[in-house]
Amino acid sequence: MEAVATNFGINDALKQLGVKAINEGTSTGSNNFSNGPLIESYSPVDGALIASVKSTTKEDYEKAMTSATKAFKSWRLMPAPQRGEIVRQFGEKLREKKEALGKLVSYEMGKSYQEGLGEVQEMIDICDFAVGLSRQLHGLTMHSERPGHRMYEQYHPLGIVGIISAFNFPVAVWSWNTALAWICGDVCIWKPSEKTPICGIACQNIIAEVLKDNDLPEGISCLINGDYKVGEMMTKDTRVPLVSATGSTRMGKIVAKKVAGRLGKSLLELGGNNAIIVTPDADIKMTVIGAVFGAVGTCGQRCTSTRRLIIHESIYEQVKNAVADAYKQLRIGNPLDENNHVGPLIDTDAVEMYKHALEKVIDEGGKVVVEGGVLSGEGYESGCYVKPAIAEAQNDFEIVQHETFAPVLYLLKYTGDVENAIDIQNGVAQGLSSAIMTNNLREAERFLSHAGSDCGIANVNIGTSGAEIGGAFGGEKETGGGRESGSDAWKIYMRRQTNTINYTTELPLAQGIKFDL
Ligand code: UN1
Repeated sequence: MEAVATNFGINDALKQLGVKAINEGTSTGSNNFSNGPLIESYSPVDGALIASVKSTTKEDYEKAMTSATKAFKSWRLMPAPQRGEIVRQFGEKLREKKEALGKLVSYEMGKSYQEGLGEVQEMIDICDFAVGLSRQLHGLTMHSERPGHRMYEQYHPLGIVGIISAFNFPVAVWSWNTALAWICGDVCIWKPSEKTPICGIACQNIIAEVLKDNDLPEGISCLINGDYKVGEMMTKDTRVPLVSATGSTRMGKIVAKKVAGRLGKSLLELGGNNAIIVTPDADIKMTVIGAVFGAVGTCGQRCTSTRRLIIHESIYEQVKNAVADAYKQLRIGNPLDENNHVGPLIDTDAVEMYKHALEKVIDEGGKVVVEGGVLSGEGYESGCYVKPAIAEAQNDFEIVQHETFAPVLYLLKYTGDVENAIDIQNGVAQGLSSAIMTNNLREAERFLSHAGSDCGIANVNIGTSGAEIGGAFGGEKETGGGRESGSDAWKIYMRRQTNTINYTTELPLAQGIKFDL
């Protein structure tokens, strides 16, 4: 426990966030109905037990559902701009707690403090976005084919939104969903990853404060804890019209099937296998920054992480050497120490998967460019610190086709035209993010055209990760097809209704049908 006390003010951060440290008892968080067995959260930073949280039983889940159902009845009646005001206050609270929450994210999940702060900034940004949106939930009006009739469409609140989120963005992805769902008039039930339950408690405490200050029921935001079995309570529950799930493709396929089986809606944001194409016209300096941050940021555990570099043969050696040189500058260690670039992986299971990927790429005929390895010794006691690695590979290697959530970057060579690189880029099952580094307008436009990248995100002269909240976020193919955060992603949180109003004294039928009585 000493490690925690001396660890860059973590205990203060926990206090500010209303989380009980382990020596202070079990942390429950507001509106968390859980009474089941304890989930213990160990930090990958130093291996210390941060706190423990109770898991949700079937009975607890029912209590959460009752609370959410009741809250929805009043929340949906509040005008959307007033709901926006609540989200504005939530954004303000996040501004106040940005450092504390960013620190907790860094300590519980392992990403660098800078990235932890960035994640909280994404929460603030989506709140700002949602506040404006609360006055813009428009439908269209149409011209009726019948005289004296008016047609329009409107969007109504959907009900209870179930959120299943992953460990890698333990707070931001929840807020992408909640900020929109709340202004839309929905209430939310959240199951955070069982690997980052303390972040869940901290977020719940922040919104609970806002709801209390405004005399609003806490059922607007409910928290449930546990593994996939708790998630399953929501996926099969017809009282949850929308389940938004972020995580692996494997998990998404199970969720999709369960929710579709009861004709519910799901919003899926699943695995990526993101590539940067580097053409002969690329700016090499920019390429190196984009590729290295993309591959090692969040220790390679973003769904947008750069996994493949597809480099033209004419500049292959030059780019390979420049990226490998940049890897030599990387400092790996405690992510709360801002001198370090790369923190630990989430746990030792992730370390095993990383080791497996490195062995497998060599087995399949790949070649090491920057050697990996698990770090040990002082500062690395948790056993979760690894060296970011690079290997030369082929796109059809089984391991290259697979998303390994770790800092392993594959170099792939292309010859001839940019079309060949685009074929390689699209030649995987996943379709989240993609990028091209080029100063050649023709190549850039070909990459962005209908015959170009097949991903939900396609960037030019930017890496694959670090999307802004203003655009719709998500991808195609095995990424699941869902879109979260910006643009018109709000529409999935509402039900659409078409209205036709007759203000005449006649009742003409559409399509000119005669029905005389
Ligand atoms: C994720 O990894 O699930 O674009 C989300 C990015 C971040 C979000 C990643 N804004 O890298």
